[in-house]
Amino acid sequence: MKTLLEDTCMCVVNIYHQYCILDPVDDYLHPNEFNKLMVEQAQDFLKNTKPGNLDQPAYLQQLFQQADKDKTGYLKFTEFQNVLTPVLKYAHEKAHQLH
Ligand SMILES: [Ca+2]
Repeated sequence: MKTLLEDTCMCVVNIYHQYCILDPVDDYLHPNEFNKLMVEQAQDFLKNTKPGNLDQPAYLQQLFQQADKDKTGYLKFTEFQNVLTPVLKYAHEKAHQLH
């Protein structure tokens, strides 16, 4: 039997793949797929961490560009991890009722 952490990691990988195969079908997150993933799967994070001077599309673009370290215009899984870090940080803060 897998541990909860192992199952959770696989869940994250599965969500990543679920959006990678939307358009085009590959193993990367393109901006349209990234935006859909974040809006559908991390709305609470987006809503509560968005800087006041940005609207949601601009914030999504900023998150994408910061994660796309090699500036290819799409995110490989290791780049998607750059987005998961603040999402996890937010979840930790929320667990402590800071949000
Ligand atoms: Ca990239």
